[in-house]
Amino acid sequence: MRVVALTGGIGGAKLALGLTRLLEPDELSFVVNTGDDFEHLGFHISPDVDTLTYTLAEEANPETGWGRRDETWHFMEALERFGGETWFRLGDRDLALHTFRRTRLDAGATLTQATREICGKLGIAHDVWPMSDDPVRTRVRTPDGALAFQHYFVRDRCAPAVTGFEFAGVETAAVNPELVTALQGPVRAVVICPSNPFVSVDPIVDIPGMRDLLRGTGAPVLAVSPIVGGQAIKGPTAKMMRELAIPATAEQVAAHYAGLITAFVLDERDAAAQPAIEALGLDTVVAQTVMVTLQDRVDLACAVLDFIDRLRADPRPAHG
Ligand code: FO1
Repeated sequence: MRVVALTGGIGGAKLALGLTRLLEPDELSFVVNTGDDFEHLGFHISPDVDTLTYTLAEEANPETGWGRRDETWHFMEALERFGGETWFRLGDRDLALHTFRRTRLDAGATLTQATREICGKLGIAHDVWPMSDDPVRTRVRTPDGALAFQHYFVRDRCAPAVTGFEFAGVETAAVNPELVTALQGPVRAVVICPSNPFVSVDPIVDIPGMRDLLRGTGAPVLAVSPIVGGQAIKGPTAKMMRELAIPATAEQVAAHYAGLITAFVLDERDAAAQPAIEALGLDTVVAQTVMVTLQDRVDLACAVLDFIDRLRADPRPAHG
């Protein structure tokens, strides 16, 4: 029986690593947001896929969370002398991955195939499936117009106020066929990792048919809150919520997933919100969701799996 985990960038990858310590490759697969992808300097950049890949390979940069550890930046320095674009930093070792992916995509490989090959070379045994092989590109609406996601996130450091989001191409994107096949087999649970609901998870679940596929498994669908005590552990989730006039609370994250999830994992600091979240028709568990050490990641993964076992042993008749 397989756990299918949906993940975006750095926060999601932390729980993902914890889950790989407890579940074998035939018990756990990852579905990754590709709304952050873009073409840059001739490369296909797939930041969330790469963050997960480097994290699972234990080669992620511990300071940034993205990119590789032990990185050097000679290419960026040389590019700067030519007046090239250096706002998005590609390290020398990271360039090797990007050159490999470019070559494979140019030879006709799908993003899924290229990702599988990269994972194989980095020694990752679990499936890492881009949410779709079709391009979906997140755009962030601001009062001054829509911005391509990486322009908003990296170039402009999330400074512009957010008024909404667009996922260009999502209407015609097909769910990753490997995921479709996996969901036809026995599914233990669907886990939404603590990623940004608006720009990491929504692009995945807005692919036509995705929500029905996930709910159609009949397995628990649970989300782990990326908001703790009114703050995002990482990234602009809380800032986005405030700008969208949504209180930055775990309860609002749970409400955002209404109709998709059946259960919710909230942090100890938000325990007071548990009754309100249960009033949404969700099963809940309170856990330590802030992951600093590797042991924190494994402990949260363990708490999530225990919760799943309890949900499966005592399913409630109807949710959301
Ligand atoms: N994030 C940054 O804040 N600055 C960067 O220069 C940067 C480069 C980069 C290169 C490759 C890659 O796979 C990711 C990179 N990221 C960078 C992270 C990434 O763009 C964001 O964290 C995600 O898109 C949000 O999940």
